[in-house]
Amino acid sequence: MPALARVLLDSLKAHGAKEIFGIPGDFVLPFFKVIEESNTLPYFTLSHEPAVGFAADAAARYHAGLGVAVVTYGAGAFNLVNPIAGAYAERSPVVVIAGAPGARERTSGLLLHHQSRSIDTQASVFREITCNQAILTDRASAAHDINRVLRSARERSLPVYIELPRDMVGAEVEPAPPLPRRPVDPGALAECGAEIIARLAAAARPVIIVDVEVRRYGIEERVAALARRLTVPVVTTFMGRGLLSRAPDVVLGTYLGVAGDPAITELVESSDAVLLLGVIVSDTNFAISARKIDPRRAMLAIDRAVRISHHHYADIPLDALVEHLIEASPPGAARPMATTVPIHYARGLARDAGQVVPSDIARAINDLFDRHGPMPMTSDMGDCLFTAMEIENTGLAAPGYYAGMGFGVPAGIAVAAIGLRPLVLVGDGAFQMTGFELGNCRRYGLDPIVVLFNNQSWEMLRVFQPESRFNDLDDWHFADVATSLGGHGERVRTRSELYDALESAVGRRGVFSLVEVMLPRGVTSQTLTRFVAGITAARTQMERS
Ligand code: TPW
Ligand code: MG
Repeated sequence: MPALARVLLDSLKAHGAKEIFGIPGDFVLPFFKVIEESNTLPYFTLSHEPAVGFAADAAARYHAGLGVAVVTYGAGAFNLVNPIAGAYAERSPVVVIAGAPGARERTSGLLLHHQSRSIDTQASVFREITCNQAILTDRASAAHDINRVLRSARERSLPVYIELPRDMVGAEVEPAPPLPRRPVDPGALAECGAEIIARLAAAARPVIIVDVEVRRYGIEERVAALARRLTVPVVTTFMGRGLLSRAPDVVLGTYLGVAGDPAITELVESSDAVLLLGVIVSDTNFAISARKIDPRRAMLAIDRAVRISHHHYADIPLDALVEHLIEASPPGAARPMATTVPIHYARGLARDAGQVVPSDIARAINDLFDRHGPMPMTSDMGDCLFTAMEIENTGLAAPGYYAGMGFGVPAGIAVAAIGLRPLVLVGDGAFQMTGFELGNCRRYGLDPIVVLFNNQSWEMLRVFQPESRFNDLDDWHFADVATSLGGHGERVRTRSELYDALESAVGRRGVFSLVEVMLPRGVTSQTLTRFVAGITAARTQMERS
């Protein structure tokens, strides 16, 4: 009979895991040994567990498989709580594998190192932020438990938790076949699909809004095909920015309410049938709407269910729904594709001695993409993410809903680890949290390009509370530490320096490039400026009513 660790690794691979991120510790050393020696999946160790979680999350987002984070008991696993909470919020299927005390240690009567309140405290914490869990203490059911949990991660596109007691790593376990996909009720699917098609056909100005589940289930191409068949235009949410970037014929841009392109805002807010595919109905996605989307004209598919107007279809998977809609909808439906003026992303940054402001970075990157082709991006929370909305619609992973800091750099490392070359956008505050992870690039030959927005400030907070001095940060001279971390760093202040630094970064392969852009405090991107004005107006309105 096969050893448990092998069964776990094979099962991860079979369910779509492509690599492992982790940090070892004594409770997980035996499993790490098998990870290394079995060669089942490539592995990358980082420096601090939050980065491990962000990296696993970003890898899952980019390759639409499973992300895997392997950590030790307690001190390691508790460090993963925030990134996994974020992955849950943003529906990213990360598998947490936490080492744990062995069966005999559990009953020894001694308190064990890394233990918090009780042996099970860790599992209880993760139960809150994962959709399924397994504690692999039973040889007879372990293989089945692994399959059960991994199927949930794929089906629900949410994180899961596997606890691996260290004395079980080599245990011989009963093999178990993978579980079949849960069936879909064809009657429910047909009825739901017919209703959506009828509502779209009857509408004068239908629109499709897409968000992250579309990427999680790997159906961007299929959604584009649906939009073409129905001749209905597509916009992304803020969180869904970057989706369908390979289908510029159907995707018009990103809906940002009062902060966004007025033509797209008008299209969405005046629409009489809105099909929301995989959309997280969150404040960052919709609080900036001047007019709320009327539930009676909304059709929302998320979390394996569909809500149309005021009624509900349970258990309709998004991919099955989209396939059904493609098959069942009449080709070339009633209308020509809505003609909206395509968004113009600013280009042509002057190569002069002028001081760079945030929107100049978007311009410089658009120019760079014109010269060298688009790059996949990751972004942290901060003005850099709003600036990303001014950059051409290219692949993007960012915490647009959960809005936690620290994601950008580790996510970029993950994108590089899966074989793409990313452009990372990050603020100085966020870089202080996880920027040192760049020191792991050299070992693996990774060469992300990091654009650091250094305004010496928690600027996103300052915009809401300008009077507070605690938002002033010190000048850490980040570019200077790049060399000791094994990369290349350059500090730029002017537009011509920015052009030159980006251009040489593209040509520099094999090491990371850190372009530290010095920005004035108190100046934000055009998008953030409009977003703040919109949020402030909405808050004032809410307080009045
Ligand atoms: C883990 C709260 C949201 S935005 C922000 C903070 C502290 C400032 C970001 O500063 P940065 O970018 O990176 O320099 P910028 O453009 O604003 O200057 N802790 C976590 N997550 C969040 N979101 C916060 C605190 C916050
Ligand atoms: Mg800052």
